[in-house]
Amino acid sequence: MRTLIFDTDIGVDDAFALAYAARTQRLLGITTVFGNVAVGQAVKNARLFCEKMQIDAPIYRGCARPLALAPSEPAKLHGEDGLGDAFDNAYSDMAPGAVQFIIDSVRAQPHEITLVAIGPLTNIASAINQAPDIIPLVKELVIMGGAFGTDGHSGNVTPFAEFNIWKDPHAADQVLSSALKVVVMPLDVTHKVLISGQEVRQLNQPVLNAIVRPYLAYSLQKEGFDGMALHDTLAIAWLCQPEAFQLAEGPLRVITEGIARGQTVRKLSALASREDPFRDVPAQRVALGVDAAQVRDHFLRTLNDRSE
Ligand SMILES: [Ca+2]
Repeated sequence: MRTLIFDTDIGVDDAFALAYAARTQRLLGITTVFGNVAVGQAVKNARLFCEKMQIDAPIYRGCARPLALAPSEPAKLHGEDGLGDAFDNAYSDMAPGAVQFIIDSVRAQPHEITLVAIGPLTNIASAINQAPDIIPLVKELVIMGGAFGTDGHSGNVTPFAEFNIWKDPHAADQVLSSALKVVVMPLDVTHKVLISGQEVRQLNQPVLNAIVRPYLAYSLQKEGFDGMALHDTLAIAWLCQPEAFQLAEGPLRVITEGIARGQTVRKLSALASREDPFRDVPAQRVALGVDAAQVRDHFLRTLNDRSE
């Protein structure tokens, strides 16, 4: 069991990941960021979801917009409110600052805190920019984001870019090329771990069942599949079952401009090059293979367990 700061733009798959994390890890705090929803809505969603799921963790309000890009529209497939418009939400959107919480927590518990980032990486980039001293003190940063093109999974916003990275490519590039100890769960693996609508409905989880309904309806209508990829949940799966993943290692960067904006890239060239954007960039780990059955089974078993 790790001590986590859970950084989220809380939409439907974030909520599944949070439910899984609450049952398997120690939640030090939930830091919110814009992405699936505006940051104020993310604060409200985190409050609502924690209340309904009896998850006890303080909630913080993070960045409202990307580091350099103009703000873009929230995603719509999670419903207007990000949680399937399943519940009235009268919670406050105010909360203490997320970036300062990350900095203070890591300094107070050096080498103890794992950061899980399943939204745009703006809070994490802001924290390491403001307090570079925390970089070697973070135990690990687990990211859901990016896409490396294996098995045709190269992007879901554009053919090149995955949503979390596309939303703030500058933040992502700073984080991935930093000396933080990073593990990335890209679309290459998150698209392989699917659960069916039937499996969700059979879970003993009325709140998850309620929020996921429009998401599943959208998937059925758009792709003819009554089910969903677990996406953000894989960041928690890594903490529960690292042996279920095959990793590649090497420096990673993000394209910040042009048609490939938001593309995550690995150094693949074996040739010497005059200009090398990977020079002095530390190696990071990226999951490119997963035992999908193992991850699914553990997730479903954990969420079905009534003893919690
Ligand atoms: Ca997310």
